[in-house]
Amino acid sequence: MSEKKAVHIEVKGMTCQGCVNAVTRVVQRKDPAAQVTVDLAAARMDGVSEVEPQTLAAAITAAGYEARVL
Ligand SMILES: [Cu+2]
Repeated sequence: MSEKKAVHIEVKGMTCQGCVNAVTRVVQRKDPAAQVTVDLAAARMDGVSEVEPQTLAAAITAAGYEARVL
């Protein structure tokens, strides 16, 4: 498999811990081995994943949030 790459994504539209969990689940569905931290207050997600950041951002957007690769 490909190597893990750093992921930095701005995630707008999260309002509670449920949103944080939802975003985390979306990412883990794309890459079960992803190691990411979602920060509600900072509106961002940081970590490492084998999946392209752009792909993760698209999945987060599809889940109803506003994601942008940083
Ligand atoms: Cu929420």
